[in-house]
Amino acid sequence: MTSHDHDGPDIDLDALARKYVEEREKRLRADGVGQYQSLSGKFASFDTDPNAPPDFDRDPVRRQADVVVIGGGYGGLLTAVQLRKRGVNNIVILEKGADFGGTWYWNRYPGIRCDVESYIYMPLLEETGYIPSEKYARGAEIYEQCRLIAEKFDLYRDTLFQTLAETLAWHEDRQCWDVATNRGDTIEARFVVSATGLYSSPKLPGIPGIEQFEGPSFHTSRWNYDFTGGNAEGNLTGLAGKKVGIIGTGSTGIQCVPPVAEYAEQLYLFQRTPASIDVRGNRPSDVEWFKSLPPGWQRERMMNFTALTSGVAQDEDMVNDSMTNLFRQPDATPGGRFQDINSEERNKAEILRMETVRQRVDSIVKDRKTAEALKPYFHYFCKRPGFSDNYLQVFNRPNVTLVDTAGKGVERVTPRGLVVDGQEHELDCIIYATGFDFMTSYARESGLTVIGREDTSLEAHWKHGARTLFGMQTRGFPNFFVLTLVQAGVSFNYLHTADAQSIYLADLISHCLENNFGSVEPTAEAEDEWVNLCLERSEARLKFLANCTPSYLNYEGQQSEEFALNSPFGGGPLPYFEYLEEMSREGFASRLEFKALVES
Ligand code: N01
Repeated sequence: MTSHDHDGPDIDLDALARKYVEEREKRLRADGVGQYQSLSGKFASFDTDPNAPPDFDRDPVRRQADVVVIGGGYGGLLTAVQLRKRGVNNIVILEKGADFGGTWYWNRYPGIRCDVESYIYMPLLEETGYIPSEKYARGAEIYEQCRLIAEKFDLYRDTLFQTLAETLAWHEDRQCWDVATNRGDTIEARFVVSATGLYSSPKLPGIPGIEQFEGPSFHTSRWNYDFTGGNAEGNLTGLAGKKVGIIGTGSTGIQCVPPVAEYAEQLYLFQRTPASIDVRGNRPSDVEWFKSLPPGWQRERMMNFTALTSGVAQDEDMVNDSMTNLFRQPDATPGGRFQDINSEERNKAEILRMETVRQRVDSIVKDRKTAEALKPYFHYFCKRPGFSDNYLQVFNRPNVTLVDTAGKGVERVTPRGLVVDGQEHELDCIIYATGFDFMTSYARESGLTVIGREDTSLEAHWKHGARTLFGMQTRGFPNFFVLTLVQAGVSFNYLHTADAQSIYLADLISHCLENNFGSVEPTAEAEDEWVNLCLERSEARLKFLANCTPSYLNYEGQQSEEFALNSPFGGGPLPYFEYLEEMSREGFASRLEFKALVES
Protein backbone atom coordinates (compact mmCIF):
# COMPACT_ATOMS: atom_id res chain seq x y z
CA MET A 1 0.00 0.00 0.00
CA THR A 2 1.17 3.54 -0.67
CA SER A 3 -0.03 6.78 0.82
CA HIS A 4 -1.69 7.47 -2.56
CA ASP A 5 -4.58 5.74 -0.85
CA HIS A 6 -4.65 8.84 1.36
CA ASP A 7 -3.91 12.52 0.90
CA GLY A 8 -0.31 13.67 1.25
CA PRO A 9 3.06 12.64 -0.13
CA ASP A 10 3.56 9.34 -1.93
CA ILE A 11 5.00 6.96 0.67
CA ASP A 12 5.41 3.21 0.41
CA LEU A 13 3.67 2.45 3.68
CA ASP A 14 4.53 -1.25 3.71
CA ALA A 15 8.24 -0.55 3.24
CA LEU A 16 8.06 2.12 5.91
CA ALA A 17 6.33 -0.24 8.34
CA ARG A 18 9.13 -2.80 7.75
CA LYS A 19 11.75 -0.10 8.32
CA TYR A 20 10.12 0.94 11.62
CA VAL A 21 10.20 -2.70 12.80
CA GLU A 22 13.85 -3.14 11.72
CA GLU A 23 14.95 0.03 13.49
CA ARG A 24 13.08 -0.97 16.63
CA GLU A 25 14.63 -4.43 16.67
CA LYS A 26 18.14 -2.99 16.40
CA ARG A 27 17.53 -1.16 19.65
CA LEU A 28 15.80 -3.80 21.77
CA ARG A 29 18.01 -5.04 24.58
CA ALA A 30 17.52 -7.83 27.07
CA ASP A 31 18.54 -5.57 29.97
CA GLY A 32 15.81 -2.96 29.19
CA VAL A 33 15.62 -0.32 31.90
CA GLY A 34 18.42 -2.19 33.71
CA GLN A 35 20.91 -0.83 31.16
CA TYR A 36 21.12 2.41 33.14
CA GLN A 37 22.81 3.21 36.42
CA SER A 38 22.22 6.01 38.89
CA LEU A 39 24.90 8.43 40.06
CA SER A 40 26.79 6.08 42.34
CA GLY A 41 30.37 4.89 42.80
CA LYS A 42 32.79 7.25 41.08
CA PHE A 43 29.78 9.20 39.86
CA ALA A 44 28.31 9.88 43.30
CA SER A 45 30.22 13.16 43.16
CA PHE A 46 28.11 14.06 40.11
CA ASP A 47 25.27 14.42 42.54
CA THR A 48 26.80 17.26 44.50
CA ASP A 49 25.02 20.52 43.90
CA PRO A 50 27.20 22.92 41.89
CA ASN A 51 24.76 25.76 42.64
CA ALA A 52 24.67 25.56 46.44
CA PRO A 53 27.02 26.97 49.10
CA PRO A 54 29.17 23.91 49.95
CA ASP A 55 29.73 24.87 53.61
CA PHE A 56 26.06 25.29 54.49
CA ASP A 57 25.28 24.08 57.98
CA ARG A 58 22.46 24.53 60.50
CA ASP A 59 21.10 23.01 63.68
CA PRO A 60 18.55 20.19 63.35
CA VAL A 61 14.92 21.28 63.51
CA ARG A 62 12.28 19.60 65.68
CA ARG A 63 8.73 20.74 65.06
CA GLN A 64 5.17 19.87 64.25
CA ALA A 65 3.43 20.80 61.03
CA ASP A 66 0.05 20.28 59.47
CA VAL A 67 1.67 19.49 56.15
CA VAL A 68 5.18 18.60 55.04
CA VAL A 69 5.71 19.11 51.31
CA ILE A 70 8.76 17.31 49.96
CA GLY A 71 10.16 19.12 46.96
CA GLY A 72 10.24 22.78 45.99
CA GLY A 73 9.75 22.39 42.24
CA TYR A 74 6.55 23.40 40.52
CA GLY A 75 4.60 20.46 42.02
CA GLY A 76 5.57 21.37 45.59
CA LEU A 77 5.11 25.09 44.95
CA LEU A 78 1.61 24.62 43.52
CA THR A 79 0.60 22.40 46.43
CA ALA A 80 1.89 24.92 48.97
CA VAL A 81 0.16 27.80 47.15
CA GLN A 82 -3.16 25.96 47.06
CA LEU A 83 -2.83 25.11 50.75
CA ARG A 84 -2.07 28.74 51.56
CA LYS A 85 -5.12 29.85 49.59
CA ARG A 86 -7.24 27.61 51.82
CA GLY A 87 -5.72 29.03 55.00
CA VAL A 88 -3.45 26.05 55.73
CA ASN A 89 -0.40 27.89 56.99
CA ASN A 90 1.48 25.43 59.18
CA ILE A 91 3.53 24.00 56.32
CA VAL A 92 7.15 22.88 56.04
CA ILE A 93 8.72 22.48 52.61
CA LEU A 94 11.82 20.30 52.40
CA GLU A 95 14.02 20.96 49.39
CA LYS A 96 17.27 19.28 48.37
CA GLY A 97 18.54 22.31 46.40
CA ALA A 98 19.48 25.71 47.76
CA ASP A 99 16.41 27.36 46.23
CA PHE A 100 13.05 26.64 44.66
CA GLY A 101 12.75 25.45 41.06
CA GLY A 102 13.17 21.65 41.09
CA THR A 103 14.02 20.57 37.54
CA TRP A 104 14.64 24.21 36.68
CA TYR A 105 17.00 24.58 39.62
CA TRP A 106 19.10 21.54 38.73
CA ASN A 107 19.01 21.76 34.94
CA ARG A 108 21.01 24.81 33.89
CA TYR A 109 22.69 23.42 30.81
CA PRO A 110 23.39 25.81 27.95
CA GLY A 111 20.42 26.26 25.63
CA ILE A 112 17.85 25.07 28.17
CA ARG A 113 14.29 26.09 27.37
CA CYS A 114 10.81 24.83 27.95
CA ASP A 115 9.43 22.70 25.14
CA VAL A 116 5.82 23.57 26.02
CA GLU A 117 4.43 27.06 25.43
CA SER A 118 5.31 29.20 28.45
CA TYR A 119 1.82 30.76 28.62
CA ILE A 120 0.36 27.40 29.58
CA TYR A 121 3.44 25.87 31.21
CA MET A 122 4.40 28.60 33.69
CA PRO A 123 1.64 28.45 36.30
CA LEU A 124 -0.14 31.23 38.18
CA LEU A 125 0.59 33.87 35.55
CA GLU A 126 -2.66 35.65 36.33
CA GLU A 127 -2.06 35.66 40.10
CA THR A 128 1.55 36.80 39.82
CA GLY A 129 1.04 39.22 36.90
CA TYR A 130 4.12 37.73 35.27
CA ILE A 131 4.48 37.95 31.49
CA PRO A 132 6.90 35.38 30.02
CA SER A 133 9.33 37.07 27.69
CA GLU A 134 8.98 34.46 24.91
CA LYS A 135 6.58 31.81 23.67
CA TYR A 136 9.13 29.15 24.84
CA ALA A 137 10.90 30.58 27.86
CA ARG A 138 14.55 30.03 28.78
CA GLY A 139 15.33 27.82 31.77
CA ALA A 140 16.72 30.72 33.81
CA GLU A 141 13.50 32.65 33.36
CA ILE A 142 11.39 29.68 34.47
CA TYR A 143 13.64 29.23 37.50
CA GLU A 144 13.16 32.92 38.37
CA GLN A 145 9.40 32.52 38.03
CA CYS A 146 9.50 29.67 40.56
CA ARG A 147 11.26 32.02 42.96
CA LEU A 148 8.70 34.74 42.24
CA ILE A 149 5.84 32.38 43.14
CA ALA A 150 7.59 31.45 46.38
CA GLU A 151 8.04 35.12 47.27
CA LYS A 152 4.52 36.11 46.31
CA PHE A 153 3.00 33.38 48.47
CA ASP A 154 5.56 33.83 51.26
CA LEU A 155 6.95 30.29 51.06
CA TYR A 156 10.62 30.99 51.79
CA ARG A 157 9.95 31.26 55.53
CA ASP A 158 8.52 27.73 55.56
CA THR A 159 11.28 26.02 53.63
CA LEU A 160 14.33 24.08 54.72
CA PHE A 161 16.75 24.17 51.79
CA GLN A 162 19.69 21.86 51.16
CA THR A 163 17.71 19.32 53.11
CA LEU A 164 16.92 15.85 51.93
CA ALA A 165 13.88 14.09 53.35
CA GLU A 166 15.00 10.52 53.97
CA THR A 167 12.48 8.54 56.00
CA LEU A 168 8.78 8.85 56.64
CA ALA A 169 7.19 6.66 59.30
CA TRP A 170 3.45 6.59 60.02
CA HIS A 171 2.29 6.46 63.65
CA GLU A 172 -1.24 5.17 63.87
CA ASP A 173 -1.56 6.04 67.57
CA ARG A 174 -0.65 9.69 66.98
CA GLN A 175 -2.11 9.79 63.45
CA CYS A 176 0.94 11.49 62.06
CA TRP A 177 4.09 10.99 60.06
CA ASP A 178 7.56 11.36 61.53
CA VAL A 179 9.70 12.85 58.80
CA ALA A 180 13.47 12.50 59.20
CA THR A 181 16.02 14.34 57.07
CA ASN A 182 19.73 14.12 56.29
CA ARG A 183 20.31 17.10 58.61
CA GLY A 184 18.92 15.37 61.68
CA ASP A 185 15.54 17.14 61.53
CA THR A 186 12.45 15.46 62.94
CA ILE A 187 9.15 16.87 61.83
CA GLU A 188 5.87 15.50 63.03
CA ALA A 189 3.42 16.03 60.19
CA ARG A 190 -0.27 15.28 59.94
CA PHE A 191 -0.03 15.12 56.16
CA VAL A 192 2.86 14.59 53.76
CA VAL A 193 2.86 15.49 50.09
CA SER A 194 5.68 13.99 48.08
CA ALA A 195 6.43 16.25 45.11
CA THR A 196 9.89 14.98 44.30
CA GLY A 197 9.52 15.54 40.58
CA LEU A 198 9.50 13.62 37.35
CA TYR A 199 13.10 14.19 36.39
CA SER A 200 14.89 14.23 39.72
CA SER A 201 16.97 11.08 39.43
CA PRO A 202 19.61 11.45 36.68
CA LYS A 203 20.71 8.24 35.01
CA LEU A 204 23.88 7.20 33.22
CA PRO A 205 24.29 4.49 30.62
CA GLY A 206 25.92 1.31 31.92
CA ILE A 207 28.62 1.48 29.25
CA PRO A 208 31.60 -0.80 30.04
CA GLY A 209 34.56 1.21 31.33
CA ILE A 210 32.41 4.24 32.20
CA GLU A 211 34.44 4.83 35.36
CA GLN A 212 37.74 4.86 33.48
CA PHE A 213 37.62 8.15 31.58
CA GLU A 214 40.33 10.41 32.94
CA GLY A 215 39.05 13.79 31.78
CA PRO A 216 36.08 15.73 33.14
CA SER A 217 32.65 14.22 32.55
CA PHE A 218 29.25 15.21 33.87
CA HIS A 219 25.50 14.76 33.47
CA THR A 220 23.62 17.64 31.83
CA SER A 221 21.61 18.24 35.00
CA ARG A 222 24.89 18.93 36.88
CA TRP A 223 26.56 21.08 34.22
CA ASN A 224 30.20 21.85 35.06
CA TYR A 225 30.56 25.54 34.18
CA ASP A 226 33.91 25.61 36.00
CA PHE A 227 35.18 23.53 33.10
CA THR A 228 33.14 24.87 30.17
CA GLY A 229 33.02 28.51 31.23
CA GLY A 230 29.96 30.61 30.41
CA ASN A 231 26.40 29.99 31.51
CA ALA A 232 23.04 28.83 30.20
CA GLU A 233 23.16 31.67 27.68
CA GLY A 234 26.36 30.27 26.14
CA ASN A 235 29.79 31.91 26.11
CA LEU A 236 31.39 28.51 26.86
CA THR A 237 34.91 29.86 26.43
CA GLY A 238 36.44 27.04 28.50
CA LEU A 239 35.73 24.70 25.57
CA ALA A 240 38.12 26.51 23.24
CA GLY A 241 40.64 24.00 21.91
CA LYS A 242 38.72 21.09 23.46
CA LYS A 243 37.30 17.93 21.93
CA VAL A 244 33.92 17.34 23.51
CA GLY A 245 31.74 14.24 23.32
CA ILE A 246 28.01 14.40 24.02
CA ILE A 247 26.03 11.20 24.49
CA GLY A 248 22.28 11.53 24.04
CA THR A 249 19.94 13.10 21.52
CA GLY A 250 16.74 13.49 23.55
CA SER A 251 15.12 16.84 24.44
CA THR A 252 18.17 17.80 26.50
CA GLY A 253 20.79 16.77 23.94
CA ILE A 254 19.16 18.72 21.14
CA GLN A 255 19.10 21.85 23.29
CA CYS A 256 22.70 21.75 24.53
CA VAL A 257 24.36 20.64 21.28
CA PRO A 258 24.17 24.03 19.46
CA PRO A 259 25.93 26.10 22.16
CA VAL A 260 28.61 23.43 22.67
CA ALA A 261 29.15 23.26 18.90
CA GLU A 262 29.71 27.00 18.86
CA TYR A 263 32.57 26.93 21.40
CA ALA A 264 34.26 23.51 21.26
CA GLU A 265 37.14 22.90 18.88
CA GLN A 266 35.47 19.60 17.95
CA LEU A 267 32.11 18.23 18.99
CA TYR A 268 31.38 14.53 18.56
CA LEU A 269 27.72 13.73 19.07
CA PHE A 270 27.17 10.06 19.87
CA GLN A 271 23.74 9.10 18.64
CA ARG A 272 21.85 5.90 19.35
CA THR A 273 18.44 6.97 18.03
CA PRO A 274 17.83 10.18 16.09
CA ALA A 275 15.22 12.45 17.63
CA SER A 276 12.36 13.90 15.62
CA ILE A 277 13.15 17.59 15.26
CA ASP A 278 10.19 19.73 14.34
CA VAL A 279 9.88 23.48 13.81
CA ARG A 280 10.10 25.54 17.00
CA GLY A 281 9.09 29.02 15.86
CA ASN A 282 9.94 30.77 19.10
CA ARG A 283 9.15 34.48 19.30
CA PRO A 284 8.98 37.29 21.85
CA SER A 285 5.71 37.69 23.71
CA ASP A 286 3.29 40.30 22.46
CA VAL A 287 2.85 42.26 25.67
CA GLU A 288 -0.19 44.19 24.46
CA TRP A 289 -1.96 40.93 23.53
CA PHE A 290 -1.03 39.51 26.91
CA LYS A 291 -2.49 42.48 28.77
CA SER A 292 -5.71 42.22 26.80
CA LEU A 293 -6.43 38.64 27.92
CA PRO A 294 -9.63 38.24 29.98
CA PRO A 295 -9.58 36.82 33.53
CA GLY A 296 -9.46 33.03 33.51
CA TRP A 297 -7.59 32.94 30.21
CA GLN A 298 -4.73 30.75 31.44
CA ARG A 299 -6.82 27.77 32.56
CA GLU A 300 -8.90 28.08 29.39
CA ARG A 301 -5.74 27.98 27.28
CA MET A 302 -4.32 25.05 29.28
CA MET A 303 -7.57 23.17 28.83
CA ASN A 304 -7.65 23.91 25.10
CA PHE A 305 -4.11 22.53 24.67
CA THR A 306 -4.70 19.46 26.83
CA ALA A 307 -8.00 18.64 25.12
CA LEU A 308 -6.55 19.06 21.65
CA THR A 309 -3.40 17.06 22.34
CA SER A 310 -5.38 14.26 23.90
CA GLY A 311 -7.37 13.96 20.72
CA VAL A 312 -10.52 15.84 21.71
CA ALA A 313 -11.48 18.14 18.85
CA GLN A 314 -11.60 21.87 19.61
CA ASP A 315 -13.07 24.73 17.56
CA GLU A 316 -9.92 26.73 18.06
CA ASP A 317 -6.23 25.87 18.53
CA MET A 318 -5.06 28.55 20.94
CA VAL A 319 -1.43 27.46 21.26
CA ASN A 320 -1.08 26.76 17.58
CA ASP A 321 2.39 25.23 17.40
CA SER A 322 4.15 22.14 16.07
CA MET A 323 2.83 20.11 18.99
CA THR A 324 -0.84 20.95 18.47
CA ASN A 325 -0.54 20.97 14.70
CA LEU A 326 -0.67 17.20 14.41
CA PHE A 327 -4.04 17.15 16.12
CA ARG A 328 -5.41 19.74 13.75
CA GLN A 329 -5.28 17.32 10.82
CA PRO A 330 -8.65 17.22 9.07
CA ASP A 331 -9.18 13.65 10.25
CA ALA A 332 -8.59 14.70 13.82
CA THR A 333 -11.90 16.45 14.14
CA PRO A 334 -14.86 14.13 13.61
CA GLY A 335 -16.14 12.93 16.95
CA GLY A 336 -12.72 13.07 18.58
CA ARG A 337 -11.68 9.82 16.88
CA PHE A 338 -8.10 11.03 17.19
CA GLN A 339 -8.34 9.99 20.83
CA ASP A 340 -7.79 6.41 19.78
CA ILE A 341 -4.03 6.16 19.62
CA ASN A 342 -4.23 3.09 17.35
CA SER A 343 -6.79 4.51 14.93
CA GLU A 344 -6.06 4.52 11.23
CA GLU A 345 -6.48 8.30 11.06
CA ARG A 346 -3.97 8.88 13.77
CA ASN A 347 -1.56 6.34 12.35
CA LYS A 348 -1.72 8.11 9.01
CA ALA A 349 -1.29 11.57 10.56
CA GLU A 350 1.76 10.39 12.53
CA ILE A 351 3.32 8.83 9.44
CA LEU A 352 2.82 11.99 7.43
CA ARG A 353 4.19 14.13 10.23
CA MET A 354 7.30 11.96 10.51
CA GLU A 355 7.74 12.22 6.77
CA THR A 356 7.82 16.02 7.00
CA VAL A 357 10.30 15.71 9.86
CA ARG A 358 12.55 13.54 7.65
CA GLN A 359 12.15 15.94 4.73
CA ARG A 360 13.17 18.78 7.02
CA VAL A 361 16.43 16.97 7.77
CA ASP A 362 17.12 16.76 4.03
CA SER A 363 16.35 20.42 3.53
CA ILE A 364 18.77 21.55 6.26
CA VAL A 365 21.66 19.07 6.52
CA LYS A 366 24.01 19.24 3.56
CA ASP A 367 26.03 16.04 3.96
CA ARG A 368 23.82 13.22 2.65
CA LYS A 369 25.22 10.47 4.87
CA THR A 370 24.79 12.60 7.99
CA ALA A 371 21.29 13.61 6.90
CA GLU A 372 20.31 9.96 6.43
CA ALA A 373 21.60 9.07 9.90
CA LEU A 374 19.62 11.93 11.46
CA LYS A 375 16.27 10.70 10.17
CA PRO A 376 14.00 9.11 12.77
CA TYR A 377 12.11 5.96 11.84
CA PHE A 378 9.45 5.44 14.47
CA HIS A 379 5.93 6.69 15.12
CA TYR A 380 5.86 10.35 16.04
CA PHE A 381 4.65 9.79 19.61
CA CYS A 382 6.89 6.81 20.39
CA LYS A 383 9.27 9.35 21.90
CA ARG A 384 8.69 12.82 23.21
CA PRO A 385 8.89 14.95 20.04
CA GLY A 386 11.75 17.42 19.82
CA PHE A 387 11.59 20.99 18.49
CA SER A 388 14.48 23.14 17.43
CA ASP A 389 15.40 25.70 14.85
CA ASN A 390 19.16 25.46 15.44
CA TYR A 391 19.97 21.78 16.13
CA LEU A 392 20.03 20.25 12.63
CA GLN A 393 21.99 23.27 11.39
CA VAL A 394 25.03 22.41 13.55
CA PHE A 395 25.74 19.38 11.36
CA ASN A 396 26.78 21.77 8.58
CA ARG A 397 29.62 23.06 10.77
CA PRO A 398 33.10 21.70 10.06
CA ASN A 399 33.80 21.14 13.77
CA VAL A 400 30.81 18.85 14.38
CA THR A 401 30.80 15.10 13.75
CA LEU A 402 27.78 12.89 14.16
CA VAL A 403 28.95 9.51 15.43
CA ASP A 404 25.99 7.33 14.56
CA THR A 405 26.02 4.11 16.54
CA ALA A 406 23.32 2.50 14.35
CA GLY A 407 21.07 1.88 17.32
CA LYS A 408 23.74 0.11 19.36
CA GLY A 409 24.95 2.94 21.60
CA VAL A 410 28.47 3.68 22.69
CA GLU A 411 30.46 0.46 22.97
CA ARG A 412 33.06 1.31 25.58
CA VAL A 413 34.55 4.15 27.58
CA THR A 414 38.36 4.26 27.78
CA PRO A 415 40.64 6.51 29.82
CA ARG A 416 40.93 8.73 26.72
CA GLY A 417 37.51 8.70 25.10
CA LEU A 418 34.65 6.68 23.63
CA VAL A 419 34.64 3.66 21.35
CA VAL A 420 32.06 3.05 18.64
CA ASP A 421 32.32 0.24 16.11
CA GLY A 422 35.85 -0.52 17.31
CA GLN A 423 37.07 3.04 16.71
CA GLU A 424 38.23 5.16 19.63
CA HIS A 425 37.32 8.85 19.60
CA GLU A 426 39.73 10.77 21.81
CA LEU A 427 38.03 13.40 23.93
CA ASP A 428 38.83 16.04 26.53
CA CYS A 429 35.38 15.90 28.09
CA ILE A 430 32.28 13.68 28.05
CA ILE A 431 28.79 15.10 28.63
CA TYR A 432 25.99 12.66 29.43
CA ALA A 433 22.62 13.88 28.10
CA THR A 434 21.19 10.50 29.01
CA GLY A 435 18.06 11.50 30.89
CA PHE A 436 16.39 10.46 34.10
CA ASP A 437 14.69 7.54 35.78
CA PHE A 438 11.07 7.92 34.81
CA MET A 439 8.14 6.11 36.40
CA THR A 440 10.15 2.99 37.11
CA SER A 441 10.59 2.96 40.88
CA TYR A 442 9.14 5.58 43.21
CA ALA A 443 11.63 4.63 45.97
CA ARG A 444 14.65 5.07 43.70
CA GLU A 445 13.42 8.23 42.03
CA SER A 446 12.37 9.96 45.24
CA GLY A 447 15.15 8.57 47.46
CA LEU A 448 12.53 8.22 50.21
CA THR A 449 11.91 5.33 52.56
CA VAL A 450 8.21 5.39 53.41
CA ILE A 451 6.95 3.13 56.19
CA GLY A 452 3.19 2.98 56.45
CA ARG A 453 0.78 1.22 58.73
CA GLU A 454 1.94 -2.11 60.22
CA ASP A 455 5.55 -1.31 59.31
CA THR A 456 4.95 -1.89 55.61
CA SER A 457 7.37 -0.13 53.30
CA LEU A 458 5.99 1.54 50.21
CA GLU A 459 8.84 0.04 48.21
CA ALA A 460 7.70 -3.46 49.14
CA HIS A 461 4.04 -2.54 48.71
CA TRP A 462 4.73 -1.31 45.15
CA LYS A 463 7.31 -4.00 44.37
CA HIS A 464 5.38 -5.19 41.31
CA GLY A 465 4.06 -1.74 40.39
CA ALA A 466 2.02 1.05 41.94
CA ARG A 467 -1.41 0.57 43.51
CA THR A 468 -3.16 3.86 44.05
CA LEU A 469 -6.28 5.92 43.91
CA PHE A 470 -5.80 8.62 41.25
CA GLY A 471 -2.03 8.03 41.36
CA MET A 472 -1.88 10.07 44.55
CA GLN A 473 -3.06 7.96 47.49
CA THR A 474 -2.44 4.40 48.52
CA ARG A 475 -4.15 2.24 51.13
CA GLY A 476 -2.06 1.53 54.21
CA PHE A 477 -0.29 4.88 53.87
CA PRO A 478 -2.79 7.31 55.34
CA ASN A 479 -2.37 11.08 54.88
CA PHE A 480 0.40 10.47 52.34
CA PHE A 481 0.07 11.84 48.84
CA VAL A 482 2.27 11.62 45.77
CA LEU A 483 2.33 14.04 42.86
CA THR A 484 3.16 11.80 39.95
CA LEU A 485 2.13 10.79 36.48
CA VAL A 486 1.81 7.12 37.47
CA GLN A 487 -1.90 6.19 37.29
CA ALA A 488 -2.68 9.87 36.70
CA GLY A 489 -4.18 11.65 33.71
CA VAL A 490 -1.29 13.06 31.74
CA SER A 491 -1.24 16.18 29.63
CA PHE A 492 1.72 16.98 27.38
CA ASN A 493 1.79 20.01 29.62
CA TYR A 494 2.80 18.42 32.92
CA LEU A 495 1.89 21.60 34.75
CA HIS A 496 -1.77 21.05 33.88
CA THR A 497 -1.75 17.68 35.64
CA ALA A 498 0.15 19.15 38.60
CA ASP A 499 -2.35 22.03 38.80
CA ALA A 500 -5.33 19.65 38.99
CA GLN A 501 -3.59 17.37 41.50
CA SER A 502 -2.51 20.21 43.79
CA ILE A 503 -6.08 21.59 43.89
CA TYR A 504 -7.45 18.14 44.76
CA LEU A 505 -4.87 17.59 47.50
CA ALA A 506 -5.30 21.03 49.02
CA ASP A 507 -9.09 20.62 49.00
CA LEU A 508 -8.80 17.22 50.64
CA ILE A 509 -6.27 18.25 53.28
CA SER A 510 -8.22 21.36 54.25
CA HIS A 511 -11.40 19.23 54.34
CA CYS A 512 -9.69 16.89 56.85
CA LEU A 513 -8.38 19.76 58.97
CA GLU A 514 -11.75 21.53 59.05
CA ASN A 515 -13.60 18.33 59.99
CA ASN A 516 -11.06 17.12 62.54
CA PHE A 517 -10.27 13.99 60.60
CA GLY A 518 -7.10 12.37 61.85
CA SER A 519 -6.54 10.24 58.80
CA VAL A 520 -7.70 9.63 55.28
CA GLU A 521 -6.89 6.85 52.83
CA PRO A 522 -8.59 5.15 49.91
CA THR A 523 -11.02 2.34 50.62
CA ALA A 524 -9.77 -1.05 49.42
CA GLU A 525 -12.61 -1.18 46.87
CA ALA A 526 -11.83 2.27 45.48
CA GLU A 527 -8.15 1.48 45.11
CA ASP A 528 -8.85 -1.85 43.38
CA GLU A 529 -11.37 -0.18 41.12
CA TRP A 530 -8.91 2.53 40.10
CA VAL A 531 -6.07 0.10 39.50
CA ASN A 532 -8.33 -2.08 37.36
CA LEU A 533 -9.62 0.91 35.44
CA CYS A 534 -6.05 2.06 34.84
CA LEU A 535 -5.08 -1.35 33.50
CA GLU A 536 -8.16 -1.57 31.32
CA ARG A 537 -7.83 1.95 29.92
CA SER A 538 -4.08 1.54 29.38
CA GLU A 539 -4.49 -1.33 26.97
CA ALA A 540 -4.61 0.84 23.85
CA ARG A 541 -1.61 2.91 24.91
CA LEU A 542 0.40 -0.19 25.84
CA LYS A 543 -0.48 -1.77 22.52
CA PHE A 544 0.79 1.33 20.73
CA LEU A 545 3.99 1.49 22.82
CA ALA A 546 4.67 -2.23 22.36
CA ASN A 547 5.50 -1.50 18.72
CA CYS A 548 7.58 1.55 19.50
CA THR A 549 11.32 1.93 19.41
CA PRO A 550 12.67 1.61 22.97
CA SER A 551 12.68 4.68 25.21
CA TYR A 552 11.84 5.68 28.74
CA LEU A 553 8.20 5.96 27.60
CA ASN A 554 7.89 2.21 27.02
CA TYR A 555 10.24 0.82 29.68
CA GLU A 556 12.87 0.49 26.95
CA GLY A 557 10.58 -1.93 25.09
CA GLN A 558 10.00 -4.32 28.00
CA GLN A 559 6.47 -5.49 28.62
CA SER A 560 5.76 -6.28 32.25
CA GLU A 561 3.13 -6.04 34.94
CA GLU A 562 5.23 -3.34 36.60
CA PHE A 563 5.27 -1.23 33.43
CA ALA A 564 1.50 -1.59 33.04
CA LEU A 565 0.90 -0.57 36.66
CA ASN A 566 3.37 2.32 36.52
CA SER A 567 1.74 3.76 33.42
CA PRO A 568 -0.42 6.88 33.32
CA PHE A 569 -4.21 6.60 33.51
CA GLY A 570 -5.09 5.56 29.97
CA GLY A 571 -8.48 7.27 30.07
CA GLY A 572 -6.74 10.57 29.36
CA PRO A 573 -6.37 13.80 31.27
CA LEU A 574 -9.87 15.25 30.82
CA PRO A 575 -11.79 12.34 32.46
CA TYR A 576 -9.08 12.28 35.15
CA PHE A 577 -9.59 15.96 35.94
CA GLU A 578 -13.32 15.30 36.04
CA TYR A 579 -12.85 12.50 38.64
CA LEU A 580 -10.83 14.83 40.86
CA GLU A 581 -13.28 17.71 40.53
CA GLU A 582 -16.22 15.43 41.24
CA MET A 583 -14.57 14.22 44.45
CA SER A 584 -14.06 17.81 45.64
CA ARG A 585 -17.58 18.86 44.62
CA GLU A 586 -19.13 15.97 46.49
CA GLY A 587 -17.13 16.59 49.65
CA PHE A 588 -15.01 13.44 49.16
CA ALA A 589 -17.98 11.35 50.20
CA SER A 590 -17.01 8.31 48.16
CA ARG A 591 -13.84 6.26 47.67
CA LEU A 592 -12.09 7.52 50.83
CA GLU A 593 -12.09 6.31 54.41
CA PHE A 594 -11.78 8.95 57.14
CA LYS A 595 -10.99 8.42 60.81
CA ALA A 596 -11.72 10.98 63.51
CA LEU A 597 -8.77 12.74 65.12
CA VAL A 598 -7.58 10.96 68.25
CA GLU A 599 -7.37 13.45 71.12
CA SER A 600 -3.88 13.34 72.65
O1 N01 B 1 16.63 12.26 28.21
P1 N01 B 1 16.08 11.12 27.21
P2 N01 B 1 16.51 13.86 28.12
N1 N01 B 1 24.74 5.28 23.99
O2 N01 B 1 15.87 9.93 28.07
C1 N01 B 1 20.67 8.27 24.79
C2 N01 B 1 12.17 16.38 29.62
N2 N01 B 1 12.85 17.55 29.12
O3 N01 B 1 17.20 14.42 29.31
O4 N01 B 1 17.02 7.39 22.19
C3 N01 B 1 24.28 6.33 23.29
O5 N01 B 1 14.95 11.62 26.42
C4 N01 B 1 19.27 7.89 24.39
O6 N01 B 1 19.28 7.15 23.20
P3 N01 B 1 17.94 6.33 22.75
C5 N01 B 1 11.37 15.79 28.47
O7 N01 B 1 10.14 15.31 28.89
C6 N01 B 1 12.09 18.62 28.93
O8 N01 B 1 16.90 14.35 26.78
O9 N01 B 1 17.40 5.70 24.00
N3 N01 B 1 23.19 7.02 23.63
C7 N01 B 1 18.63 9.28 24.27
O10 N01 B 1 18.96 9.89 23.06
C8 N01 B 1 12.27 14.69 28.05
O11 N01 B 1 11.62 13.69 27.37
C9 N01 B 1 12.65 19.75 28.46
O12 N01 B 1 18.41 5.37 21.75
C10 N01 B 1 22.53 6.64 24.73
C11 N01 B 1 19.31 10.03 25.42
O13 N01 B 1 20.47 9.29 25.78
C12 N01 B 1 12.89 14.24 29.38
O14 N01 B 1 13.11 15.46 30.06
C13 N01 B 1 14.00 19.81 28.15
C14 N01 B 1 22.95 5.56 25.51
C15 N01 B 1 18.41 10.17 26.61
O15 N01 B 1 17.29 10.91 26.24
C16 N01 B 1 14.20 13.52 29.26
O16 N01 B 1 14.97 14.12 28.23
C17 N01 B 1 14.77 18.69 28.36
C18 N01 B 1 24.10 4.85 25.09
N4 N01 B 1 24.54 3.78 25.77
C19 N01 B 1 14.19 17.55 28.87
N5 N01 B 1 22.10 5.44 26.54
C20 N01 B 1 11.77 20.91 28.31
O17 N01 B 1 12.01 21.69 27.46
C21 N01 B 1 21.19 6.41 26.41
N6 N01 B 1 21.44 7.15 25.31
C22 N01 B 1 10.58 21.05 29.19
